[in-house]
Amino acid sequence: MDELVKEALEDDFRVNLEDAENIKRALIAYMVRVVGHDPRSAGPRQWFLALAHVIKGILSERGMKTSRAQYGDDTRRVYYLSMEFLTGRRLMKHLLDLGLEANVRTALEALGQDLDVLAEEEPDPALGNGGLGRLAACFLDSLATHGYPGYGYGIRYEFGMFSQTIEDGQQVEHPDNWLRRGNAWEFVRHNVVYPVRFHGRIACFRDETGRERCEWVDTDDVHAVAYDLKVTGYDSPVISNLRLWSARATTDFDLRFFNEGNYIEAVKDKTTSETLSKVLYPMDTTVLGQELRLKQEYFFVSASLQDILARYLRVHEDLSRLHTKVAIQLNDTHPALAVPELMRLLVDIHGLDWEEAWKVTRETFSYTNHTLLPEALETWPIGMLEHVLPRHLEIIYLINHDHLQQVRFRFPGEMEVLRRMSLVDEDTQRIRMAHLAIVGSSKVNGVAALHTRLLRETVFPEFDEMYPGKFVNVTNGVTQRRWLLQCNPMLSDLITEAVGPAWKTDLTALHDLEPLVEDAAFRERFIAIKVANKQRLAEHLEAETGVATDAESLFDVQVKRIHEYKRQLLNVLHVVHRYRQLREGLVTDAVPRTVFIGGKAAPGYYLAKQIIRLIGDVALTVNNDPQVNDRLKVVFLPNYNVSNAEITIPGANLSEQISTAGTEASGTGNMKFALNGALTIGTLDGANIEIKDEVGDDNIFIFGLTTEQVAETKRKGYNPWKVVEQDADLRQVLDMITSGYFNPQQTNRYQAIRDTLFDGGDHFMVLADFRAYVDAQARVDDLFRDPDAWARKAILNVARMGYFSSDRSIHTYARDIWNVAPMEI
Ligand code: 26W
Repeated sequence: MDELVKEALEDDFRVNLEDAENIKRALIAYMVRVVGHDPRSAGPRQWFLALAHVIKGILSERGMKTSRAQYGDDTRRVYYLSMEFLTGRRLMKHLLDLGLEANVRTALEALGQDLDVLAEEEPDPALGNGGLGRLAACFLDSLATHGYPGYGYGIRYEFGMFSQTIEDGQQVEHPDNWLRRGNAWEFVRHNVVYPVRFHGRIACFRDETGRERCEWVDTDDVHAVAYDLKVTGYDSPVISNLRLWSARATTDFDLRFFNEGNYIEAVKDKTTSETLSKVLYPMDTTVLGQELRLKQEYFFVSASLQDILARYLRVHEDLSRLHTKVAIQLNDTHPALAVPELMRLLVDIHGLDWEEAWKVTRETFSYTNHTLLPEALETWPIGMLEHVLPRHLEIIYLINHDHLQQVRFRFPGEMEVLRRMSLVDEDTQRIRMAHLAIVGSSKVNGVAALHTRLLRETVFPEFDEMYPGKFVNVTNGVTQRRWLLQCNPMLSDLITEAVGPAWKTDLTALHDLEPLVEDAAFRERFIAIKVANKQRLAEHLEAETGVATDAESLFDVQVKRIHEYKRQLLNVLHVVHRYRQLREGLVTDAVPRTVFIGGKAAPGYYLAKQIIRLIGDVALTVNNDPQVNDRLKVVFLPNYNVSNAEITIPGANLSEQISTAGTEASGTGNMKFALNGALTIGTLDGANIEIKDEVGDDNIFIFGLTTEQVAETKRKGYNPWKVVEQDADLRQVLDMITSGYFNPQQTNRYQAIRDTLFDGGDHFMVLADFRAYVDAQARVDDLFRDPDAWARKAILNVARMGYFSSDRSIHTYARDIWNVAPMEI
């Protein structure tokens, strides 16, 4: 058989990647045989499909080699469980990874097609909210690039993150029907299907050995069907797999109803169970506690664990050694039900002792925390768990029983500590998923140095005391393959020409750029590239929205989810302040600026939506005021997503990272901007601190209260009124916003914003940081007046970004958390 496969793949179907002529023939053959379209009348859509299928074939062949190699060397593998994967489009990424772009371009040209036009045919799969989902995608890229045996598991949402338009100045959400025209990249595995159970009751009995066994019976079942996406690494023979689960009803009809002639009733259950993978919840800081979300979490956890165990049991028998071959990373608490689920599988199904199963479970899991905001920490009502997952609730109680026993031993007589550390919040009758994830894991990590310190010192101090060494830091990173090589080809070429190609898989090689700061010709080329990328952004924006911008002006960019803690509002206050100064002739030599703000607000987050609206109102006034004379423009970038980010980030001069100190776990946009030669204006928050440490104080604009100062200010009794009283500029700015200056048709429109800042106590210290921010922006202007001095700092930023590659993050996880090594192929 092996010989036959080899022969078959070698003659008829062989695509010679070195040969554009051969690729062209393959494209035609796939067009006819797979797409089923006449090449003579095929358009970009059909050619995209033909190309995708050619690539898919290559990936499948290589993927087979990876799988075979993995069966051969029976080492520990990593499973990354995440509710979200924001992969971005696949086509250009695969071509880059396979080194195929040039030949494919030539082949397509010979067919009268333009690769860049084809690439636009691919929908951007928005299967994530923001930072957490994009981080998961960067990690898959690094795992494959460096040959680690890694698999991703998630949900194949039929509808991803909504797409955003702005109508009458307000956000409107549209369903993201990304599968409308199918997904060219996926392999559906109709043979990889697992039942997932809900509801029902527990029946316990003594088995023949006298041991108590419990069974979960009378359940409502749903099927999880596997869809695989191949993940390529850069210039790497290793192909990883991202397996996404789709829900399917276990039976097509309920025959009872069907036979009674009630056809509609008979298919109702089918529709209900298939809603499980219907849509991604578009919130990333507030947990709603909805049953459907709980079911989604369990659905993908259960299917993934069944799959992982099945793979293990194909070559091993002894589940008490599972942890020696399997490492499972929990991406936040969203998959934390994996802890009781693995216990259930080991104890109830496979008959392990509780103690042994618990040891295996703890050694198998690790948990990454991604947020400090209390409202984003998941808890589930006990009543809901009892109804949806009765056996899991019992298991959680058993885990808690043992856990509290240890707590009593460690903190004797400390009832308050016991209450705080329990998996059960007795006041609200809810299960604390973070506590469950911590006790069920061998390692817990934060995502930046400050974040990990705050987790250990303020959020989970007793856990840190009880488990020394369990809490570790792994600062986030981004993949330079997508966030430099792919999105910024001109800068990539310049860098490669200057220091060679090593940076593509070892970002620290960028250090070699440092001496070039002194090279005037290099600086000039660097500047020219930034200008070209700004023009590209301006053209894209004009084509998409009709808004014209001036690529000579300073491009000041804040793109990320809209949240109070990220303080887009502080940005707006500065814009209004600047506008007033220009209008009143208080500054005459202002540096022309275009302020871009983009991001989505959770649909139910009123204040975030008001902030979007305010940006629009301010933009309308500022952009149409002749007195400002084009020295200030404000643009809201609609529908911020991975594809837009790829154009926006390379075009930025200034990166806004201005969250209240102590609120942004890490940030990853901050890394992408600096890597593309933007300077950062930011607070001492998240990974900004480590960026500052790397690039040096002179090459970043740091301002505002530190985490400690924020706490101290609040402790002493922070009074927003007083801050405003003492700052005439701030007063004027707030007056303009709250008096209807930008929206005379409805003067009280921003009452809610006023209320949070004053009566609400300005929780995120927007007013407290206003003056420091305005001063920092003045320093930005001063530097921008000297393009050469600016370029020096920007080059140093690029040169010193080596640490912020997701390759470094993954090597750290591999060594400190997973204990895995790269494969040999
Ligand atoms: C259940 C609702 C929900 C959904 C998602 C709560 C919380 C989340 C995520 C944890 C939010 C998130 O994306 N956090 C971001 O994670 C990034 C990657 O580590 C960090 O860089 C960001 O600072 C952090 O906000």
